[in-house]
Amino acid sequence: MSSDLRIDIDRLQARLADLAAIGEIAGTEGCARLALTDEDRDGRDLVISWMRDLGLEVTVDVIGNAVGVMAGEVDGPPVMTGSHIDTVRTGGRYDGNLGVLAGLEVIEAVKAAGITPHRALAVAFFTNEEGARFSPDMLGSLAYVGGIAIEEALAIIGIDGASVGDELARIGYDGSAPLPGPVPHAFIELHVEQGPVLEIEGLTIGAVSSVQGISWTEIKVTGQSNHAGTTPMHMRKDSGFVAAACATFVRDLCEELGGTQVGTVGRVEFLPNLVNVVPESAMFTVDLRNTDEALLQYAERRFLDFLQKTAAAESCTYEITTLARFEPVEFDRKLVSLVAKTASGLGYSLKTLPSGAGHDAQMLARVCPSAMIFTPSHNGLSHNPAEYTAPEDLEAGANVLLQTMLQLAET
Ligand code: HGY
Ligand code: MN
Ligand code: MN
Repeated sequence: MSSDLRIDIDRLQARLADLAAIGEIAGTEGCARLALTDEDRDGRDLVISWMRDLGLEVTVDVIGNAVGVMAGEVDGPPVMTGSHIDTVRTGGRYDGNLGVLAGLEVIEAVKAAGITPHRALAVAFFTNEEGARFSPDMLGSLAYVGGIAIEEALAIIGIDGASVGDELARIGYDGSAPLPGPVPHAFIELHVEQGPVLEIEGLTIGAVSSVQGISWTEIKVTGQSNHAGTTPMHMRKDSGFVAAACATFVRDLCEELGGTQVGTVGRVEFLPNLVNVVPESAMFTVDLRNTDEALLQYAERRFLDFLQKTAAAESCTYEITTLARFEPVEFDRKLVSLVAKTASGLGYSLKTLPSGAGHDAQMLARVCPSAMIFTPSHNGLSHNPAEYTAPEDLEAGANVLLQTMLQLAET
C-alpha cells in the first residue's frame, strides 16, 4: 500500500551532506552559494545529475529554474514540490536544500516501490530565492508564475554590479524553457521553520497557513564628507548619523508596534568608510515584515516619516529604491488541512502557523493550490551555518511530503 511507503532518511541525509559540501563554510555544517555564483552552478549541476539519474525529464527555463518530472499514469499537470538551493553568505545546509532534496527522495522512494502515481510528480529548484545577491527574493518562482517580465528580471543588477542575465549565461543556466512555466496541479514545499516555535512547543510538523508581507528598501543618504576632527558638530552633514539613527528607529518601531512586526537593517555601506572622515554617503537596507498588510504599510509610513525628518535636520538628501514588496499570502485551506491530516495520520505532533520567511510556495500560490510543511529549527536558528534540524524531524517532514504528494496525485 502506498500509504505505508516511507522515505529513506540515510539517502536524504547523504544528499544533504553532498550538496552542503559545495560552498562549504570551513569548520561548520553550513554552506555559501549565493545565487548564480560558481558555487550555485556546481550545486545546480549536482542536483540535476541526481534528477537525471532518477530518469526524470529535466527542463531548465529562461531564468534558470530547473524542473524534473516523473511521468504519471495520465498526462497533465504534475503534483510539484521544490524550493531553492541558493543560500545566503552564512547559509545553513537545510534552508531550501531540504525542500529540493526531500522532493527528490520522495520520487526515488515512489520509483523504488514500483508505484506509478495517477498524476505526474515533479521536483523543482527555483533561481535566487534568497534575494541576497539580486533583489527581489523569490525571483525565479516569481518569473515562473509570470509575476515579472523576463526582460526586467534578466536586467536586475546585483549588489556586486553583475546582472542576472549575464550571470545566468556565464554559469550556463540561461535555459530555453519558456516562462511562465507550466501550471502544476498543486504545489507543496517542505522547509525548515527557521524560527523557534515548533521546538519551543515540542512539535514535529508545521502546517503553514500563510507567509507574512515583506518590504525591502534600499536608502542612499548623501551628506558632505568632512574632517572628523576639525568640523564643528553643528556644521556637519553626517549621512552616517542618519543611517545609524534609522537603524535604531527600526528597532524602536518594532518594539512599539509589537505583534508580528519585525524589522532589520542588514546591509550598511559608508563612503569613503574611513575612520577620520565624516561620511559622504551612507547606503543601508531596511527589511520590514508583518502578517497584516495594513500594519506593514503603517510601519513603512512611520519609517519614511522618520527618515525624512532626520535627513532634513542633518541637511542630507536621500534616494529610496524598493528592492522587494510582497503582500501576505494565504495558502490553500484544503491543502493546509491535508498537510495537517496527513501529519497526524502519521502520528506526528503538529500545529498550524504562519511563515516569517518568504518562500517559493508563496509565488506558486498565485497559479495553483499551494501549501508548506515545516520541520523544527534547533534554537530557531537560520541564515547561520549552525542551522540544524534533527534527523527524525527531517524524516518526519519528508514522510509528510511523500504522503501528501501521493494523495494529491490521486485527486
Ligand atoms: O528573506 C527571506 O524571507 C527568504 O530567506 N528569502
Ligand atoms: Mn528558504
Ligand atoms: Mn533563506
